[in-house]
Amino acid sequence: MKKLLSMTALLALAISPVLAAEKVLHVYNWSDYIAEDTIEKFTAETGIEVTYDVYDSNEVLEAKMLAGSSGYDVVTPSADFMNRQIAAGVYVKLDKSKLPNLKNMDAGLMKQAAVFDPDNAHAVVYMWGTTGIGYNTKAIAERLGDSAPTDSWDLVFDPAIAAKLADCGISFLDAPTELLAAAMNYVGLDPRSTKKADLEKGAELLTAVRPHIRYFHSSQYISDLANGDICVSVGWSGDIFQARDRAGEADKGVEVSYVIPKEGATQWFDMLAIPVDSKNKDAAHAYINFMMDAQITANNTNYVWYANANRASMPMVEEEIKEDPGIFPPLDVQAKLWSAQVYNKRTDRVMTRLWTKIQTGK
Ligand code: N2P
Repeated sequence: MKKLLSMTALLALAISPVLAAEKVLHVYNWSDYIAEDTIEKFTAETGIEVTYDVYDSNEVLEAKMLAGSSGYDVVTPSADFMNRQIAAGVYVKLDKSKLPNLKNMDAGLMKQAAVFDPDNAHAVVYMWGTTGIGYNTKAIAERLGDSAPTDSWDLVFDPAIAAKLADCGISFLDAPTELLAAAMNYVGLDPRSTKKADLEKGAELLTAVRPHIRYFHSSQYISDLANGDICVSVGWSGDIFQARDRAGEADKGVEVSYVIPKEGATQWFDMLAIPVDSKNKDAAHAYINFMMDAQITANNTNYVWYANANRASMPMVEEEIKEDPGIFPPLDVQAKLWSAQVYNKRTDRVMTRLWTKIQTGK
């Protein structure tokens, strides 16, 4: 039967350019965020071809979404950003009758995501994680000795300590909302504050450590950490684990660790959603449903080292991942996480202005 279907699909492709165009699904996802063979498997199962593009910033995705006619059928915004994008009318309501695999999802985690999207009407959780610190254990020990505060934001936010690590390289995510939240929390303010004065205090701290930061980038750090080209990154949980994995494979004696600092960290959810301008909404639903397959989700988590919200996948998730407190944090650590804040236009403008100043070091 499968053979027959794919023959029909092939014929359709050959005779009808319109049909052929409809058969291609345009997916826009974060970089380093899917197992190597997932897309191949999707095409084999559904006959739907995929063009797959990547980004490493919510701001970049948002600019495309708000401009309209993005050309994408499925995208993966973080829930906090998605909240205001939904308000702007950017995403369609999901047709849940086309998503039988919703039954696999963890009700508690979907409820957490529903804070940003009531009733999970527009999106399902793809992966979730934290924004913490990745570090090269040996490089840090060499520079700071046994007293290295590797369990704390001190490592990157205390200017005296950051100064000692500048030579081996510190990188920050180019993610203003996440860095400012961590900085505000560090100086004793509410990490979810939207007050201008608080954001400015966070920015002051980041400006103070700016001379010791080598770069701001949200994907380059994976290979740089793995190769020993930098030694500390404020980064996303799974990305740091991927760096650890790559370092192990390269076998250059680099050892990478990830920590959710004891002061706490941002917890975020990345969501699968369908832009209103999608020309292929049926295929988009098929894709989202496929991404909620228990085995497919487990394969993805086992490859990207991010936690998922798919309960049925858990028996297939590797023990090493399930048991890592940096990936699936235990309750006492969870209690210290804060959920990402949704910023309105006004606060967003304040942040953008502060962020430019921080990056240029002025
Ligand atoms: C994958 C990064 C996804 C996490 N490289 C950002 N929310």
